[in-house]
Amino acid sequence: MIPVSGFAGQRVAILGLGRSGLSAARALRAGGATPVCWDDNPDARARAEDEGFEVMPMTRAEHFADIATLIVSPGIPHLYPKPNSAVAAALEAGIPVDNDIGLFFRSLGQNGWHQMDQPPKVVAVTGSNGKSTTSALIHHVLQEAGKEAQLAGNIGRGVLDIDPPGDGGVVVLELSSYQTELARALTPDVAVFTNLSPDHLDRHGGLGGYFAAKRRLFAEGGPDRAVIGMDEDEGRFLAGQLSEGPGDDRVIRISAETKLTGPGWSVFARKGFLSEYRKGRQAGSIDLRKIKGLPGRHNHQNACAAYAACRALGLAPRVIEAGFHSFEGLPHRSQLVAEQGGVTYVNDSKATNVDAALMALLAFPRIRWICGGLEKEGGVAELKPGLQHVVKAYVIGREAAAFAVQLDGVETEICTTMEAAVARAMAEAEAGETVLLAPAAASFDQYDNFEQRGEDFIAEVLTRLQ
Ligand code: UMA
Repeated sequence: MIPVSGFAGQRVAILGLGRSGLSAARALRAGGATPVCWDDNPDARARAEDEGFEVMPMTRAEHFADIATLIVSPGIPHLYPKPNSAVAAALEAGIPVDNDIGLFFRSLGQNGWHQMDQPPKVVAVTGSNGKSTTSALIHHVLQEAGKEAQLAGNIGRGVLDIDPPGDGGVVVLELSSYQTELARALTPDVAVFTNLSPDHLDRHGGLGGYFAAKRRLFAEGGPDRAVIGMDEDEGRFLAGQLSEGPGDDRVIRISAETKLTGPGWSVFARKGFLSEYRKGRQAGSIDLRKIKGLPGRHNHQNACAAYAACRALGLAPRVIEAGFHSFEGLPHRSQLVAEQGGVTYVNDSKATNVDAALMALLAFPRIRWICGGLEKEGGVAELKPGLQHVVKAYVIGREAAAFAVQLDGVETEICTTMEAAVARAMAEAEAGETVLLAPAAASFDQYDNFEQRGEDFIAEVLTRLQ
């Protein structure tokens, strides 16, 4: 744990007692503060009381009379579509609002750092898609290279839960827009922006707000190195804003489609090959086609981002390549479930939006596609280029029929349940095809989360293969 510094003897309010809230409460207590907690769910409040934390309602400005700051969990709206009533009350009382990420950056530096050869570094990864895989890949490569590395953030571990890093240690953080928007301190050594596509628009008041939230990671005086995906306008704009000119190698430009061979520092993937250029000359290359854990263009983009971050940390190309080869991928993201009779089964339940699903469709040539669920704003028109790879779609979800009518020119079958979809897809699949779960929709109409949906897919596949 990283004890939170700067609040000893003060009362700090914590809103939301899930993973990030509880770990913030423990870390604040370890730093000498008195956490005062609230969660709208009575079970969560009871769990906090069991740990000895004080619980207090926070609906009125008076509740914040003796509170130093309010720490808010990422899933709780602080601005759009409407601030949570506790956040509104804190703002009315003039109390600073922060989150566990802000506390982490303020508290990471320790007295013993001056005796270290290499004080710890933080790599922070944000973007719409690929940030979990990119973060996990950086972490994996560092560990395989024998470095001390820890992984936390949106990937599922509260950032304050990590152990204080040692000499030469690296902390890899996956940060969502919810987290970057609110943190009052954001000072990574290396920051990565993978890509941008519409997501969480209700929480950010539109695409501009969403981009602005992610951009905070690169604010003035920000990272020593910024790794920026150049495949959208937003990334190109951000890289332009951060660099002094084309040769400024504080920005490492990456692309999964464009050859970037300018005078600066760049990493790009084309036709399955990753290339690194520095000052107009090739400085490294990797044949990505041989790497099983990173299939498809979207994973090649993740590979470029992870490669650039690891190079910025001083690893050699050959060391990074060895780490890529032993990377098995993350559960629910291009996860290879089984191969039998020439048919491959892939779980990409994390493809909760259209952009992620399109990447999955483009990664395999002949697909029996299980899709549908709770549709996000904007419809599914953007999937069009990937639909050429689909042999047939098996649609799940409560609104399966409405989802299916949008899949113009594709043979579809309304299955509604995962059980029916997997049964039908497996019965019809032929050698050379991939049965792919990549829903292009959220899971909440039928499941608690995308993980549960992916587990259901895996269980249905494996039962039938036995
Ligand atoms: N709660 C309230 N009032 C509300 C809403 C929620 O009291 O109006 C309470 C809930 O009862 C619950 C707690 O808040 O007890 C949950 O807080 P949370 O939703 O912020 O969840 P945590 O468990 O703290 O997990 C958070 C991240 N969750 C979200 O961003 C929604 C986790 O990312 C992250 O792994 C974790 O912190 C550790 O950093 C998950 C996620 O879904 C994976 N992220 C989104 C995504 O990837 O798309 C952004």
